[in-house]
Order: sequence, then structure tokens, then C-alpha cells
Amino acid sequence: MPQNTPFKSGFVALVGRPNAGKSTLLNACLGEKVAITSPVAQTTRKRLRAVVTTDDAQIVIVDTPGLHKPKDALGKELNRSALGELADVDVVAMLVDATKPVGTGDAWVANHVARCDAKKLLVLTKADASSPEQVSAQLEAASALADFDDQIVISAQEGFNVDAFVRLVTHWLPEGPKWFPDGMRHDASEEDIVAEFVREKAFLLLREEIPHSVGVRCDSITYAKDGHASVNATILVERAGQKGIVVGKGGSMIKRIGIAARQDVERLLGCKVYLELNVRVQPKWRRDRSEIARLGYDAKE
Ligand SMILES: Nc1nc2c(ncn2[C@@H]2O[C@H](COP(=O)(O)OP(=O)(O)OP(=O)(O)O)[C@@H](O)[C@H]2O)c(=O)[nH]1
Ligand SMILES: [Mg+2]
Repeated sequence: MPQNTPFKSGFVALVGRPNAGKSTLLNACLGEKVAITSPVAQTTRKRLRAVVTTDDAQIVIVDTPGLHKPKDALGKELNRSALGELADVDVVAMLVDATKPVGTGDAWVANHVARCDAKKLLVLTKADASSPEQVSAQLEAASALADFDDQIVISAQEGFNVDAFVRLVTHWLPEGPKWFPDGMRHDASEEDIVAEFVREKAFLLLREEIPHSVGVRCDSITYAKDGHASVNATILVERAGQKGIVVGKGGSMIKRIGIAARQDVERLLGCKVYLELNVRVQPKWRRDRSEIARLGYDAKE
């Protein structure tokens, strides 16, 4: 690295429609899974900040909930949370899924992006799942949506152009100091990540509308003298029928969710884990702003 290369630092927000691949890109940049991902739209409900430190830059990557037409108080909070980030960052990366035609949803997101002062990057995602013709047609359509400063095609799943994305963000960041120690990786607590890992498995294993009614809270993590951790989490659903589905026949579904989540939680905590999951019916919690805040899905100031 030339001696006179200035050190850069600042914030980049990943924004876009639900399912565009924002959380997958955050994990790929960090080289570690902290954000949950799934094929279900509106997987992300909490803003998450990850710190990526390279030789010449320190980038805080902000994962945001997908922007969509809200149907309830939860949806409104998710949009508020994502739009709130646009005002506070140095660079906005708008992610567009290469496999889905650019539509009114992307145009709506681009309108918000266009109005912010940050540098604007267009990021076409999922290149591995689209043909070169599709990629160029999508790039042309998406780049017309706003006045972008730069653009890049990536596949976060395959690791294609992930390093190049980090370099591109670095290029557009202002000069600045290293604000955080090298070991700092993200701003989520262990409890937050555990709750999210459980929710991810529920999203991956449950069908249709059920995932949207699921909220997860981690009630406690306690470390025993023999080195294992006991973890308690509560899965909230909105109706008794949904509880039956989440529990499954003879407890089969809750067991599958628990086994899958435990693997991720053990990797996170670095020890053997006893995971206890409870399921509770909390009618219409998605319409109740105080319950949304208790679960941590509200837009933070
Ligand atoms: N083929 C392919 N699939 C991808 C890629 N990136 C993400 N996906 C998949 O796309 C789906 C959505 O990814 P997420 O990262 O959860 O998307 P998101 O934008 O964070 O979605 P929300 O949190 O709902 O806004 C998941 O099933 C991912 O595995 C990619 O580069 N290639
Ligand atoms: Mg996400």
C-alpha cells in the first residue's frame, strides 16, 4: 500500500426491497454470519451494524429491513427503521435483485435514495442466478432509477465481487480515523443474535404466512461451571392455531427449530448449549407498538 494513501472511515447503509440480498451481503463482507437470511420477504426486523476493518479503511455496514408497502404497525416500523438510516450514512448502497424485473417497488426505494445526501451505489445482486443478458438488462433499468455515483454486480452467495464491493465503498468514504478497535465486529448483543437465529430457523421451516406472525425473544443465557450455556427463548405467535403448527405433532416442529438453531448458537457462544424454546400466543402483537418495541423490532432513534 502506498504510504500516502489516506485512511477512510464511515457508514454504508444497505437498502432495497425485501429479499434483495442485503443481509447475505453483510455476512459476506464480515466473513461471519451475524445477520439472519431467508427466502421469506421481510426477514430483517432489526437494524444491525457490522464493522469491517481493512488496511486502508474502517467501514460500518448497516443492514436494514427491506422497504415495502406496510400492512401493519410492524411493517411501518420496519420502513421507518430503514428510511431513517438514509439520513445518517456516508454511502447508500441500493441493492437490486438481478433475478426479478425492476419494478415499482425498486422505483419507490430509488426515490428515497435519490433524495439523500450520501454517495449512491447501485448494487445488482444474485449474479450467479441470472444470465449475462439479464444482468445487463437489469443494470440498464435500475441505473435509470436514480443518479448513482457508481455501480457493481455481485453474488454474495458465491463471494463474487464482495471484496470489490468493500473497495468500492472505501473509495467513496471520506477520510477519517479508525473509530473502533480491530476486534469489534458488530453492535448486536448475544441475546439479540440468539433470538434472531431461532427466528431464522422458524422462517426456514414454517410455511406461508406463519413466519410473519412469529416473533422471538431471548429470555436468558446462563453459563454453567462445566462450560455449557443454558439458553431460554420464547417464540411469539398470534393465534392458538399457529402455536399448534409451531409446536408440531408431538412437538416435532419445535424440536426441528431447536436442533437447527442450537448449531448456530453453539458456534456463536463457542460452547455446548442447552436450548429451551417456549411458544406463547400473543394476539395481534404485530399491531401493538409496545410489543414490537419489547421484541426490539422498532425503529431506533
Ligand atoms: N442465488 C443467490 N441467492 C442469494 C444471494 N444473496 C442472497 N440470496 C438469497 O436471497 C434470499 C434473501 O436474502 P437476504 O439476504 O435474506 O435478503 P434481504 O435483502 O436481507 O431480505 P429482507 O431482510 O427480507 O429485506 C435468501 O434466500 C438468500 O439465500 C446471491 O448472491 N445469490
Ligand atoms: Mg435482511
